[in-house]
Amino acid sequence: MVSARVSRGAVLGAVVLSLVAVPARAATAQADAPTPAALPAPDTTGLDAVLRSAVAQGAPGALARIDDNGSTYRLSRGVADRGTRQSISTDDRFRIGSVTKSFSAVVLLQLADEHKLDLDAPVNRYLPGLLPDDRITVRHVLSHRSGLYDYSNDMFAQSVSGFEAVRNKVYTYQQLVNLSLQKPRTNAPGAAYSYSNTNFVVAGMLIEKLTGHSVKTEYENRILKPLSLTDTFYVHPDTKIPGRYTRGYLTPDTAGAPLVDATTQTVSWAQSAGAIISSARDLNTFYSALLRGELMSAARLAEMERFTRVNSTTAYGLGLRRRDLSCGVSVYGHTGAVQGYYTYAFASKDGKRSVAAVANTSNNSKVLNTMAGVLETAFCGKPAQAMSGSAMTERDLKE
Ligand code: REY
Repeated sequence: MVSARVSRGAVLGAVVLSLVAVPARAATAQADAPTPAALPAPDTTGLDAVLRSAVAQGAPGALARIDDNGSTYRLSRGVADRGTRQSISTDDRFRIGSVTKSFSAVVLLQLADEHKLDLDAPVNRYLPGLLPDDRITVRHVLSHRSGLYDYSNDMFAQSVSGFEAVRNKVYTYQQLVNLSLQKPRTNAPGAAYSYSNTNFVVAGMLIEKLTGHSVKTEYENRILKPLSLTDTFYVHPDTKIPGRYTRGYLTPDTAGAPLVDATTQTVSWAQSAGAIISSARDLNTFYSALLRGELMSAARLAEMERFTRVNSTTAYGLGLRRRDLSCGVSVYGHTGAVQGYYTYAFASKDGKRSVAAVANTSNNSKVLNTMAGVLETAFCGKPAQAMSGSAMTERDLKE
């Protein structure tokens, strides 16, 4: 039993919704996975401290929502809008950045289930002549092992001018792939992991080629409508976030320079690699359903969950990250970084506990590092610990 409490005007609400009916589950991939040990209760005090730290370190606001087997915890600190001083709310929509990659991977894995796509076929079988190497497979792309250079590295070498140069631009997928192909590839196909937005631009091209529809239509028909994700949108190339949202503020590279309101942008530089808008509730619903096996066959989910180790705490599957926490629990989801927003969205292996959190600033490695503590407090049940010698940087998001 969790009681609601309010602290110093900021919302530290803990709301229990225990009478939500659990829909019948499709066959899941969990049958042959070890039963996870019971998780400790979430540490909401520690989680609140994480959000307060993020605000102290420069985020105008930060929010987190945990859904735990019928119970919901909502916490938020700071503001959604620096102009009006409107408080940030866990109901606010935001830009999820690369969390989009999990949505794109789900669509392709469903197409694999429908025998319309062979994960081990060359991308060029479906998109003849697109890539300069016939050995690059769909699986290489979804696991960031293609070697395709990440064109966005160059776009944002200067954070503010780089952003302003693309804020209102509309790219075709082909133009983004062409930018990548101007650079040498990072590795031979399959030889190494190298995180690249180019891979999930190719994923979007595959979705559109195989279905004959836009990625927007496929996200809607395959994921948003079946899961009733009513806060989730793909509005590209529109620049606005529909309905209630938190504004996002980009931190300039120059210390002390004012934050840049980055809320409106096409996100055309990312599209199927990073342009979805969502809410904490919807991201929790999404990863919970995904991990419970509701979005694809057990066999496809097992493929999505075949992980390559990236570093001591992170591994990558197919459009899905695994984070190994200090308490020995592993969680599954994705991180996201678009201008103005850092997102963490992860669930337990059985999908029963999920957490989504966002800080409404970016290009601030202190905030990024602090927000990683959301996972520790949500799943390990203890305050975030200083990560000795392993502070995160933006590079970690791209690892
Ligand atoms: C884009 C730059 C990072 C963000 C990126 N995000 O590839 C994908 C993801 C979609 O993983 C920008 N950083 C910032 C800079 C650094 O400008 N100079 O922090 O807003 O979500």
